[in-house]
Amino acid sequence: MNGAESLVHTLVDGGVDVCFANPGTSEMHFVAALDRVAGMRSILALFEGVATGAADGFARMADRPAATLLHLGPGLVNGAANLHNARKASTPMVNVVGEHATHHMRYDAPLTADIEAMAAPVSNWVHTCVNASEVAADAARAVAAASTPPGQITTLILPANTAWEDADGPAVVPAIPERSQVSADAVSTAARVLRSGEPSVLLLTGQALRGPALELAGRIANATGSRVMAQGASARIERGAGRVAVERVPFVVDQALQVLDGVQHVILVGAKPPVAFFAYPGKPSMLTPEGCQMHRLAALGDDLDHALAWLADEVGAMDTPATLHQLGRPALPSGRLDKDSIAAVLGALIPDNAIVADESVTTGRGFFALTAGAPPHSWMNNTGGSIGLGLPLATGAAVACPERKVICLSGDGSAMYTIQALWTQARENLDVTTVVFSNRSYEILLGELAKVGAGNPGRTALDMLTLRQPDLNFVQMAAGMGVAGEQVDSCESFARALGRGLDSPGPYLVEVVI
Ligand SMILES: Cc1ncc(C[n+]2csc(CCOP(=O)(O)OP(=O)(O)O)c2C)c(N)n1
Ligand SMILES: [Mg+2]
Repeated sequence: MNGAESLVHTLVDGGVDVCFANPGTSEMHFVAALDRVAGMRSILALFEGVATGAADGFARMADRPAATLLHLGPGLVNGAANLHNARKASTPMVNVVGEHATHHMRYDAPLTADIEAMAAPVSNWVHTCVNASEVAADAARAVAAASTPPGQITTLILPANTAWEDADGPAVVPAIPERSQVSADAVSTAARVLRSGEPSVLLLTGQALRGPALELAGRIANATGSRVMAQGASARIERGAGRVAVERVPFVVDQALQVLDGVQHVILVGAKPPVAFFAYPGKPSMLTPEGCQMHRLAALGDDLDHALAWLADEVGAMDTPATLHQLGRPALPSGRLDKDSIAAVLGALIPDNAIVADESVTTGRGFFALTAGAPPHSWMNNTGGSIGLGLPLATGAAVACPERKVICLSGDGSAMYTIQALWTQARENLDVTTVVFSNRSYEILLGELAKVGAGNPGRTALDMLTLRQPDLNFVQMAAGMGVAGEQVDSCESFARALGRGLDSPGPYLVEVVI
């Protein structure tokens, strides 16, 4: 067994059995090992940002890491923007990055680069293998580090000689630390705040946005008269009928200030204190009112089910039911498409147990209200703000959950960063319906230009924010990658097209012209 085989064995035995790959010469022994070691599903991505974003989507839905295979420094850096997003989501991930053989490094060949330095800012754990006999143990540590709550990005750099030289055999993944329990102090402080009756918000993310934790937060809110909200962007929210509906902290600063107006306490349950995405002249960075106090009940990696059960007990909320959203779909709208009617079509058609990968930017700001009564579904947002995540995220989610329908909602600008994801969806026959909102602009930036006080845009500035001349044609792009689709411009045609996508088992694309 060579080092590469010992690596693949160790990953598969450790439960990492999906790899999103874009290989090169330095990774050829890893690629060959995929033939010789059973159990690894290897999926080709045609750009590294697709591989890393798909690994993110996979782990968010499967609750376990996928691997990526990336080609030296440049391959890693091509994938770095979505590694940044995944790191902000605390997604578990194991990146395997090929490197020149140790004896070749000193010649400064074209692809030689400081891979560790490139990996560091987008990884929580980085290690370069030193010899073939240690590769398996290194990989086992990488899997354990990735799986350490709340989840980490690990990058294992594999010099070609450590892949091709003889190894002893696979290694066993060390024990993964349990989620920690919160302190009695944190619980009693939160309980005191909630009992005070002063306006309070339980701000949730991570595990608190699903399962028992979410339901417990709903009980606490009802028992104490506090509110539950979700962090502005979260890796995954379980929502829809039968679940506690949570509003997100809005992106637009003025809206966020309004929503949080009068709040005197924020109890952080895995979440970070709410801050504006950007600074704007004359606007605060913190979205809470002056004097509002932050209380951390639990960090993201803590046992949030336990923390909320303890808090619920402490405030006597265990007998208070949570308010669960009723099943209630909006009527299918007709006529012209706008943001509200798009939301209504989605609310009317999101299937039971669907997964939504949302990078709809301005079009989707109001999607939550009209989709809250759809059947139960999972909703994923971009936690790192680097666009080009939506299509890859949907791709990975579909690999993780082949029995569930995946809907990708993407702005036209965002879709263009990683449009190659469609090819992977076609090749793997993934059940993803992609909806692209073709407003033919970076609409958000037209608003931002005004908000930062950059003045009235002239022709040249506007040219940087519009996507016309030529118009993009997403249906043709999809066709070129083996994905069927259609363009729509009315509520009726959108509903029909979305229905067609959802009724067919493979990938489909709907371009919504607005
Ligand atoms: C990697 C990266 N590059 C650039 C940006 C800046 N940016 C934020 S939103 C956006 C445009 C989004 O356009 P689109 O997806 O069409 O959504 P719309 O604003 O039209 O709703 C850009 C370029 C970013 N966030 N990330
Ligand atoms: Mg756009």
